[in-house]
Parts: sequence; structure tokens; C-alpha cells
Amino acid sequence: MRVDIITIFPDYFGTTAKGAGPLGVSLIGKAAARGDLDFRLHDLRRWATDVHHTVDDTPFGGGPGMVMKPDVWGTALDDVLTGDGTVTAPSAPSAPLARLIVPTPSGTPFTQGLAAAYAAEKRLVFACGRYEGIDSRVVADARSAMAVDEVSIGDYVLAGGEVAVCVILEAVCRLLPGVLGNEQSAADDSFGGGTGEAGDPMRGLLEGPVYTRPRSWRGREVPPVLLSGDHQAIARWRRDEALRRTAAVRPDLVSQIISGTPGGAAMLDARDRTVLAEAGFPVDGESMAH
Ligand code: 6GU
Repeated sequence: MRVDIITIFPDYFGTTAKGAGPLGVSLIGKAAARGDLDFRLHDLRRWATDVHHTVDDTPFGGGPGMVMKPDVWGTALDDVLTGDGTVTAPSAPSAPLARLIVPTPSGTPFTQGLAAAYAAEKRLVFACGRYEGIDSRVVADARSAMAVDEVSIGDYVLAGGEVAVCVILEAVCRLLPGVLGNEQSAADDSFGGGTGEAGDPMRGLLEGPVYTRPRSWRGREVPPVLLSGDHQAIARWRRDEALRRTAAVRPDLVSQIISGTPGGAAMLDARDRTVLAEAGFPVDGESMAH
């Protein structure tokens, strides 16, 4: 997959003299080393036309902060998309070019499903905004040529999109074909809400507790079922714990499962319903007296 990142802080991703940045280490670094990811960093200021390399201006209508200029972003995107000889503008509207991702706190939530969809793309282009955002005509204009997603990584405000790009790339990267056994699952995942991969019985649930050696540590024992060798009992226990944890810390995800994301409540067996009822979520269809 080819990944272009346009930013006023290319050094943030720093894959230069000072050593590997976030794109050079761990999972992403390995994918890049294998050639599964081809990163191109672009300094937005390259497309600024004045001596000061200005990329922002005051907002029309007043208000605090600065807005990034449409003319600078427009030529930057045009050049990155078409100006490198590898990929040219589509001759037909259906020709796949690239997906443009604009990280912004006012975007739609980034989910596991989006990560899976991105992992199936040939090319992603990230447009990192700073200040109060990018002039809104830039996204409107880009939409006439390509798929554009404005995405948020959570309900808080970052100073810029660079960290969000790292978050998104890490989620995408572990789903790329070639990364252990993800070949078939990544593409099926696009309708999944919440967490967990397609085909995972724990899909939509948070992971419960995990343990390794030693069996006893500071007087705390590993739950005996995990030492029992009874794989069915272990799987059941893990599911119970996942249900309990999800009910405790993400009741919204339990509500989603119950009230019918595809396959929702149907995925719950009798034991699931008992565990959820104990955790304060009586599930309809259960033989409980109300
Ligand atoms: Cl994607 N960008 C910025 N600047 N802030 C955010 C965000 C993205 N997601 C949550 N907050």
C-alpha cells in the first residue's frame, strides 16, 4: 500500500537522520521494511506561494485561530495525487485512485470497520490539518475526484492530525495482507462496529483479563480454569469475562449488541444472557419474569 502524508510537520514522523520515528518502528516499521507500506511524506509549505510560506489565514466571519488556505491545499493534493508519475488522474469516475483521509475532531468516528476498509485500499492520502482546520472547500473539491473521509479518533481535541494519522496507520497496518493470517479477514470486516475482527466470537466485546507465568505472584493466583486444559471451559470463561468487562466499562457496546447490530442479539446464547443479566443487562427473549 502506498501512503502519502501531507503535513506542515513532516519531522513529526521523522524517518531521517535522528533515527526512526513512529513510521519506522514496530509493526509499521516492519511493514515498511518488507515493502508492504510505501510512505511518502510531503511538507505542505512546499506549495505555499509567498516568501513566508504561509499556509493559513484568518477565518471569514471572525472567531479565534487560523484556517488553512484552500489554494495551498488544492495544489498540494493535485500534485501528490497526479504529479509523481506513478498514479494518474482517473479517466473514468470509477477508476480507483486513492482514498483521501482528513483527520479532524469533527469527523465520523474511526472504527475497526474503517481500519479494515482502509487496509483493502491500494493507496491512502492523509491531509493533516492544524490550527482551526482546513478551508471547507478543499474537502468539497476533493470529493469530486475521489473518496474522502473526514475521521475523528475520539471525543477530544488534538492540536493537529499527525497523531491521528499514526493511530489510523497502526490500526490499518496490522490488518494488511501478509501480516499473520489477516489475508481473508481484513476485507470482511468493513461492517463491524465496536472492536474485534470478523469471525472472532468475541467480536464487539472488550478483551477480558489475561495472565502468564508465574501461576502465583504476590499472593495473586491465576484463575484455575486457565490451568485446567479444558479448552471449552476456558473459551466460556473468557467470554463471560469479556461480557462482564464490556458491561462494566462500555455499556454502550452491550446495548449495541442487544439492540441488533447485524447478528446482534442472535449472537447471544443462554449463558451470555445470564451473564449479561447479572451485569444489569436483561436481554429480551430471555425467559425472565418482568
Ligand atoms: Cl483526527 N484530529 C484532531 N486534530 N483532533 C482530534 C482528532 C483528529 N480526533 C480526535 N480529536
